[in-house]
Amino acid sequence: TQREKEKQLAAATALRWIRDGMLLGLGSGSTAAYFINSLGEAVRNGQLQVQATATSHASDALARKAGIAMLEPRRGLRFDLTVDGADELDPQLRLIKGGGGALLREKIIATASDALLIIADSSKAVPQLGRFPLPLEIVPFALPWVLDAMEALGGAPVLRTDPNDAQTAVQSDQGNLLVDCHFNALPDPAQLAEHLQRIPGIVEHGLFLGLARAAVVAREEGVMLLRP
Ligand code: DER
Repeated sequence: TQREKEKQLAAATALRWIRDGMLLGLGSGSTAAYFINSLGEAVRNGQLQVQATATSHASDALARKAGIAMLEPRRGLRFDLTVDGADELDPQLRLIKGGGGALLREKIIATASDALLIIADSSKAVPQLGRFPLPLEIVPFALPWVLDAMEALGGAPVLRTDPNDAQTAVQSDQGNLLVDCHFNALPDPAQLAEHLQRIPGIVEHGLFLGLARAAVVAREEGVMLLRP
């Protein structure tokens, strides 16, 4: 499909920024998967020598299968670059992430990186954040009160359940719960992020503000590099 072509183009374009010896953060989701596979190919045919840490179990397994040398988290570890997808990005490069449930490790790795490069198909670029529901990672015990707090903030929170079994809640790689909070529009993402940080039990939220250095957005007519 056109959207898959755009994801592949964005992922392949991101390879231009990769240099020998880089320590890389590897994102999660389908666009990041294309990047991991393209990177793996360059590593296997000797074009690139890098080391990496992934933002999810799924991306870690994919990267190892692709032949990329992986690094365990250690003190002082900083990444030269993290390449990751997004669910929405606005003109200031504020992001909503977490559609794939990996938002906690994505934010940990992004924060430990000197730069975060977003790769996205054209559907992700929006004038204002918020049409995509905001993902939250929650400790299970806190769930009822978090749902109350999100409604008090004007959101419509929905516990993320298994697509094949509505009785089973999805677990993050950490064994926590995921809640998708529908707002329709987020006129002030920074203010909402402030509120969320004060709700106990929310381990992390999917607003990535001031983290992305640039975004490669692929459209039918070609690729654009967006900077804040
Ligand atoms: O969860 C995330 O933040 C991912 O980056 C993801 O939602 C992007 O998804 P996609 O690349 O599969 O569209």
